[in-house]
Amino acid sequence: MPEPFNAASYLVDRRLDLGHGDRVAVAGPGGALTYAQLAEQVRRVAAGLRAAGLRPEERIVLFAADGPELLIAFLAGMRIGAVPVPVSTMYNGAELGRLLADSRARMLLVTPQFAAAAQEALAVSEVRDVVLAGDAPVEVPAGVRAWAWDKLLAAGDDESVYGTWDESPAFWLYTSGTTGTPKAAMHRHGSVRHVAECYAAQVLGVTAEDRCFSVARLFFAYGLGNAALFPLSAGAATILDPARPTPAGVTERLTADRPTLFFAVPTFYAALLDADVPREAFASVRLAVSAGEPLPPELYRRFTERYGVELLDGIGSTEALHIFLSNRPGEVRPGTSGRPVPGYEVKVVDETGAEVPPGEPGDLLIRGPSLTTGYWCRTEVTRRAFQGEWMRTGDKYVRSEDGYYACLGRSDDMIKAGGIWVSPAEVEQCLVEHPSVAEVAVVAVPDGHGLDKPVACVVPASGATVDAGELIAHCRERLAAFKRPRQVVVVDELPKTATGKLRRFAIRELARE
Ligand code: 3SK
Repeated sequence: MPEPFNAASYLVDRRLDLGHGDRVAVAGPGGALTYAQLAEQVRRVAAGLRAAGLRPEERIVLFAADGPELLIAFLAGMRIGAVPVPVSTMYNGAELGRLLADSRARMLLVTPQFAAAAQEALAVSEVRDVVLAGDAPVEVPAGVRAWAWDKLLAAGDDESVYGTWDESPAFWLYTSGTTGTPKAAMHRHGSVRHVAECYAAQVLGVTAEDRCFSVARLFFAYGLGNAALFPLSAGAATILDPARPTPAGVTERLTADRPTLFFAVPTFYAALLDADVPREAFASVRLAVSAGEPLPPELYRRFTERYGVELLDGIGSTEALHIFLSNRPGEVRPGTSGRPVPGYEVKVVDETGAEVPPGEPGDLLIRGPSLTTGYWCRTEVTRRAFQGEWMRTGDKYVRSEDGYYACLGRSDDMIKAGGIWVSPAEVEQCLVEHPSVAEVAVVAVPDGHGLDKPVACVVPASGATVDAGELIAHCRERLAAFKRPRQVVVVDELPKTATGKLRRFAIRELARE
């Protein structure tokens, strides 16, 4: 048998073995816990989930605000060999319902903020058990059992850990595809140790003295690493805030909880600068990290000058679990994603798969220990993404002579806005259902900070008048808010190829005018 390894045990029990049980594991307005308290609650919730019928390899979808309950449920699920699936709380009920169906989830955990969407999703799902964390007011449909958080905790303190090893399924994370149908990237227990040992230890140098605060939420791969896997793997503290992040709220956390490591996406760095957050707010921060979308050099300059904190831009993916290309402290080259993280290899290739020389653009491929084992029930997409050990990232990159990598955009039509994937096809399908729209293309257009935002170019239906506000509201009502176009541009026609395909590059130029 392979050597036993359980990621939850690695992240929590190891601290107790080291005699560090009284150190702070979780801080923030959602509640504080030492490592000993966290370990006990994980053991209890693990026992509770098992008693509620969750079996190894079955999925429990976590639709929850950042806070102790989400972290504990994630760790408890892995401890009993089940598969936690943290999902975006930005999804509406219909979108959540589709994920519950796709994942064939046995259980759902929900916190009160998201009760309404959860209730809508449950009405159309196969979920049979719902965990109501923090007294979430969900009326469950007939035949569905509701479990109060306190009841799970009361199940008993059970020391046993399910016999997983490096290769065992640990958790899934959903990521958007070009069609708008999210797909689950499946991750192994061993990948948790890999990202902790590669990026967290060797690039950020996380130690037990650190206090990590991530604006990116735990349901993103980026946030999960920043605020769970990295701090816990090092015996550090994580600061969890259930509130939706705003510059004012984040300033309060910075001042009250004094993090040493700060993580956000470029859109949020721009918002902090626009909000004029004072320099003193960052007094405790030793390093800031940016990922999710490329950081424009001007934002890097403004942030570092204003706050006097080094800002490391990097790129990762849900499929790689975390960052695989990163700038290093003292060696930052603004406008680039830096160099490969130890443990990962990257290459830039042409359409034949041959590596291109420095200075020439190509497709970015990566190889490394934390890559997903594939997408759940998406054999074709998995086969297309992987070439042996290498995985296509879908990004166009160029490498400099001295080994720094710069992002040139996407090789498909996907848009990354605020660090989150938006599928133009999904938004276009929604817009074309509006009676004033004959044809539409959604493209990425940079805003005043140089950050891409979705913009809709619309050809009006015959005799109709296009009302931009109405179209944006139409999307907001039907899709998660982050997918809405930020602007609507009315055009006479959409540029197309001889075979009738949209010429998205030309449409982007039209939209910028
Ligand atoms: O988008 C990114 O850069 C990223 C970074 C870390 C983990 C996950 C993602 C998607």
